[in-house]
Amino acid sequence: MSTSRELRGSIYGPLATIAGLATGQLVAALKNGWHGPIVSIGNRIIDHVPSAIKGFAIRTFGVNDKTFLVLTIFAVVMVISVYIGRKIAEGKRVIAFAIVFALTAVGGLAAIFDATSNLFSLLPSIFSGAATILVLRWFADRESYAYVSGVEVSRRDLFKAAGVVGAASLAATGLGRILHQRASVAVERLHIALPKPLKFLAKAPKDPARSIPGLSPLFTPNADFYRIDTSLSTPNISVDTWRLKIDGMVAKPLTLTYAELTSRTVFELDDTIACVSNDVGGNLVGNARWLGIRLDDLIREVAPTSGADQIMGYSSDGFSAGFPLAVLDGRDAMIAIGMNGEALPLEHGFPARVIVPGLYGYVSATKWLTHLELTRFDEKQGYWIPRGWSAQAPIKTQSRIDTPTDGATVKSGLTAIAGVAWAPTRGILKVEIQIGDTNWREAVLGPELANTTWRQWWIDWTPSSGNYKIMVRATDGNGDLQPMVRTSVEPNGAEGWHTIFVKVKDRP
Ligand SMILES: Nc1nc2c(c(=O)[nH]1)N[C@H]1C(S)=C(S)[C@@H](COP(=O)(O)O)O[C@H]1N2
Ligand SMILES: [Mo]
Repeated sequence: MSTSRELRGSIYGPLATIAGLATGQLVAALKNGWHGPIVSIGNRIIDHVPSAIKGFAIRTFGVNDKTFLVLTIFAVVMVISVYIGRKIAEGKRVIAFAIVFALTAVGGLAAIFDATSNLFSLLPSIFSGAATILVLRWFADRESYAYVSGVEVSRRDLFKAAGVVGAASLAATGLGRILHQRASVAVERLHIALPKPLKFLAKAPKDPARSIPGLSPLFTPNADFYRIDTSLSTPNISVDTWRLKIDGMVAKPLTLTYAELTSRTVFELDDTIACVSNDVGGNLVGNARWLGIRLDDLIREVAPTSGADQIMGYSSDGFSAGFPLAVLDGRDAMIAIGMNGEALPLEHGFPARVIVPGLYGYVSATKWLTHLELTRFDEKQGYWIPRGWSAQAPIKTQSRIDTPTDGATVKSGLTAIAGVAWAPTRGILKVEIQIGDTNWREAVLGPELANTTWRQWWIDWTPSSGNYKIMVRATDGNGDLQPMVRTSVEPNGAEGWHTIFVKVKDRP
């Protein structure tokens, strides 16, 4: 079916403009404080409108006065865009582009005159204008082609074009929203003042890693901390809307806001967390000083009913992890809100997660925690259990050689073999090294923060040139030697002694 030029123009204009605005939204989302052209214009109007009118707007539209303003500006822009589109359909590109340029300039100027802005604040408007013009040009080219070839632009063609531009705009807007939400939660997180514990843990001792290159630091910096989760994009949860619900087999279910949770007594915990998928020698393990609220206190408060034997944590993104109620045996399980002196990083579960010393992450450490449910193991399973992993998963004793690395070539003469070993909550009693088939040598152990944390270890080594096999094994606080036989990570964590091969040369 054929279409009239006016109709086509009236569709081209708004479509191109919406695509432009969506692009502006996306660019604006890249930096906090940047706004698209419409919001920028709205902000300038709010700044300059006489207070009488402002009062009227607030009285009439209530808290929605700003939304109303933005919608009004959008409507005006849409009307202008119909005119622009018609010019395109008439083949008068220059006029159409000039109007877009003028609108872009208004948006850009509005953005620049923001008190906190600089020249870069122009970018969202510039991208809006540029995208609008690109889409208009595409429409204009289709029109000229139709004109020259004498083939009419059918309704189907028009629908298709509208579909493509509409879908692209929607995608850009969606992505922009996610980025914006992320940026605003990131800013919110920076402004969180963490509560103080009654008693701070002792300041960390001098870190041996400072004098042994390649050795893992005593505390893993948040930026280097391993990250494992099932979510495609990190949930961005504002503490304003976050709630923690504790229910299930309890006498007194409880719902807490972030403020209510964090006004409770908090304590610090040095704890090494590990992933069950950490293979022998792997780095899916890290040590942090966590700040949080005692889980046993909270659970006592909701009064579990008899028969409940599992605490299931659920996250905002559909993950779940369950562990025995019986592990609340005084081992300092917590709802963590802080990590190494900062609010939990977004990637590590902001605003709150579970930390249970001694259990692998997949059965305990729910990030972006929103719900705790008292249940029974024979009734509910956490996310990974039906996927073949054990329901019960205490962290196995592991030891790792950090330096030298497997396959490395090192210079002959004095060097160090060093690494970490962990067995939360049993602690590490002894670490031994075997080089080639010489006797096992006991390594020097680094500071012990707690029996929940890893221990650094090292030995001096003065090799002459040659090829060497080096093995490490740890003994936990119960006196149990970690098993020698290599097993796979499935279903409840790898076993085996980390073994590396290095080449020593007089001059590497
Ligand atoms: N919401 C959520 N929490 C989660 C997971 C997840 O996939 N989603 N993975 C768990 C697993 S398997 C591990 S090992 C730890 C890892 O925590 P990290 O990413 O802070 O190191 O988080 C646990 N908590
Ligand atoms: Mo994990």
